[in-house]
Amino acid sequence: MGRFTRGFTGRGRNDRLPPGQYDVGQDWPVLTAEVTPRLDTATWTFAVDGLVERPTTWTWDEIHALPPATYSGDIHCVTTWSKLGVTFGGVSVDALLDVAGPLPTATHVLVSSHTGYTTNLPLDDVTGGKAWVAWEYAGLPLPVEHGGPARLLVPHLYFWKSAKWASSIRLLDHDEPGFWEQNGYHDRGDPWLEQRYQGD
Ligand SMILES: Nc1nc2c(c(=O)[nH]1)N[C@H]1C(S)=C(S)[C@@H](COP(=O)(O)O)O[C@H]1N2
Ligand SMILES: [Mo]
Repeated sequence: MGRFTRGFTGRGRNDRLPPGQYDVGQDWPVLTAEVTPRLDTATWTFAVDGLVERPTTWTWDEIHALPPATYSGDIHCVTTWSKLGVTFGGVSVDALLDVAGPLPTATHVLVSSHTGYTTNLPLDDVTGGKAWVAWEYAGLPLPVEHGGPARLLVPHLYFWKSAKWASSIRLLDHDEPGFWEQNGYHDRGDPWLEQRYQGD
């Protein structure tokens, strides 16, 4: 047959790019709406609260005692760059929710940053191995400009959902638009459906 095209046995790099995206290569652009905060891990905390059985706040040491998890794959920014084959380390949001115990009425989350940045997601988009609190990039501490000491990581959605300097996940029984979502960006932000702006 002679039809052994590239991609026959797997996805080539280009097949990994959602519509309208380009491969940024080794670069990693920094996109920050606020002033980059310098957070001290000695006083850093991360909380899961709202509609949970056990509202819980972890210190830096306590969150590191949870089962470690990694993500290896791609990330996609709404400004059209994608970065392929990146590896983050941290803890899965599932592990945090296992401790906190979501109530059956919880349908959405509002994620906040220590800076005041917020972003909203359906609960389903942060459970089932799809979201992490990440503090390592390529095996090294996450650089501060990229959200260190720790950021949310939700790589299956546009990267604005991945709140840098993340401080909490609040479980809600309704959808509450975050910073970019109030400013015209799509409520969910699936890059494969090109959900960039409201109405897409
Ligand atoms: N706290 C905070 N988190 C944020 C942002 C921000 O401005 N502030 N920008 C978002 C956007 S639009 C993108 S594309 C990514 C950028 O992450 P990076 O700077 O590490 O590439 O962070 C997201 N998380
Ligand atoms: Mo972005």
